[in-house]
Amino acid sequence: MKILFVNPLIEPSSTIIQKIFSVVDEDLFSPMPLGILYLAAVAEKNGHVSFVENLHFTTVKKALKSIKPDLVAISAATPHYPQSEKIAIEIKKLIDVPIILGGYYPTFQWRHILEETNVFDYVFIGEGEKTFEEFLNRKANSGIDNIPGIAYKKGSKIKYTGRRKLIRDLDSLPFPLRSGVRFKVPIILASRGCFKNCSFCTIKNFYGGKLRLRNVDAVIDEISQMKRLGYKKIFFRDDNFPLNKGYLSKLMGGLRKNNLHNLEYSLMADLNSIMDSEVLELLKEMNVTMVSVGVQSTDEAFHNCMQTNISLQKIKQFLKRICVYPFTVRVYLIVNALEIHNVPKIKKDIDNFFDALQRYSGGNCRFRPVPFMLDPFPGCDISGTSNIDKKEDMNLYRAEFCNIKNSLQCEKNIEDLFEYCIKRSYSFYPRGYGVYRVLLYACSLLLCDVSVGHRVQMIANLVYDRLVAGYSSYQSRKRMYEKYF
Ligand code: B12
Ligand code: SF4
Repeated sequence: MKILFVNPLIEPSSTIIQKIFSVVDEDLFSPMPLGILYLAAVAEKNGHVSFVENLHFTTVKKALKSIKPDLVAISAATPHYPQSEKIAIEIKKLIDVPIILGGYYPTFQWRHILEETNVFDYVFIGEGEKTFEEFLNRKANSGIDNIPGIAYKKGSKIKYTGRRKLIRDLDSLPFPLRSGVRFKVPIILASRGCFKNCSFCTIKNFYGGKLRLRNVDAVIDEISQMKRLGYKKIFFRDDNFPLNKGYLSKLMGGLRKNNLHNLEYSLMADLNSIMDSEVLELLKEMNVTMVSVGVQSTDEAFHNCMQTNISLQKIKQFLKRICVYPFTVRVYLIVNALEIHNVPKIKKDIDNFFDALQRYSGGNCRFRPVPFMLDPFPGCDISGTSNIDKKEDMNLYRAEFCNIKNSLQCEKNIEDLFEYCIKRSYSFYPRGYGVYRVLLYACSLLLCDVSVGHRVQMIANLVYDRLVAGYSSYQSRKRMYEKYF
């Protein structure tokens, strides 16, 4: 069977743009989520042929024509869902093949999806490999009711086969099928899940608050395979990379023994784990060049309320310790506040933080602040605070504009504070970074992987918004996403 795996494009993106962007922001661009590549490997292991594509609904026709799939499998985190649905509708118009959907959004919203639309034949819930394997290998005449992890419609009724347990042994999975996809910086996972409980994060409820580690030898084998594919930099995309000293030393030993310690590594980790000096030394030895750390907020009350186990005191200690190491440190911030109406106080907190960041800059370490907005996506503990209940509101979940109206914030203030934070961030990037981003966005509209008609419409719209209607850059980009992506 030929299976087409689809990663829905949710932003003006193209291969050329990814190449340009990767010069400055190379960690940001990995065109294909690892989940799809794991599933593609499972399909191949079971005798099927996998095709993996980044698709926009206007480019579906071309892909179907050349691949002629027997099954289409679409992946969707929350921001991808509107595009996934458009793609599925387009496919159903063109060919009659089953379409399945999996990922974060369907895991938490499967009932809602099946109630709202008929385009998905099966919706997969949670970790996908085992469910998908059983689905592919089911006997021709048998149903799927004994395969946990699937929801579907039978007549007007919605059937749910029950939640599947997490995969006990991650090493039983085949390595992701990377051969057909070229990453600028390829991603790998040494673990799945996280032991922390941050209330704004989906991971706890997706992976049940558990951290599962892979065997170090298997991770080393996978890195060796990636080296053979020609990669020189590896990005660990674990939610909270296991900075457990035993695990790290073993990994370090394996990398040395296999001559892999001369590759460059980057990883994401919790601030609490990365404060330890021994851990920092080990990371340096391992040739880690970039670490991404969730500092999250400059507001103490936010940390307490969201159970981050972080305090302003800890943030200062962290900056002080890490600033002597030769790392690029991506500092993730959530722009928000519980006292959102007190804008001057929030601005003061933000200023204090950026001033501290400035004070600790200038040594070996390069800080790169990355502000986000508070997004109560389905699946996180605070998702109930979101006012989103209608399908049209899904546009509010768009990447970059994920400014979901919720009872914890006031939209206008948040937008202003977000812009303020972005502006303060620029001074930590190479000179001209702001201009570079604007130019990049303009190029991306010209070159993005959507049809030519769409590109013309988008550019005309942008010109109208900015020059005639006088929308701000933020508002006009938001309108663009809502209309075309
Ligand atoms: C790498 C990454 C990125 C990278 C690259 C994204 C990519 N294309 O890979 C970048 C930096 C670009 C990124 C950006 C964003 N990301 Co991100 N990202 C991740 C991260 C850390 C790893 C993704 C991954 O490889 N996972 C590992 C694989 C094995 O898991 P998986 O993809 O979920 O797939 C499994 C299942 O979901 C399921 N499955 C998935 N698809 C399908 C399809 C079918 C048919 C089936 C059967 C099963 C199935 O089976 C798979 C195997 O078990 C995840 C966290 C995480 N642990 O997943 C966050 C995560 C996915 N990102 C998230 C968010 C919010 C974003 C942003 C919106 C942030 C923002 N505000 O801008 C943007 C979106 C922009 C975009 N273009 O996608 C959230 C999504 C939350 C949600 N509820 O939807 C996550 C979960 C982080 C979090 N802590 O909350 N991200
Ligand atoms: S935000 Fe990071 S540390 Fe907190 S639960 Fe999510 S993955 Fe874990």
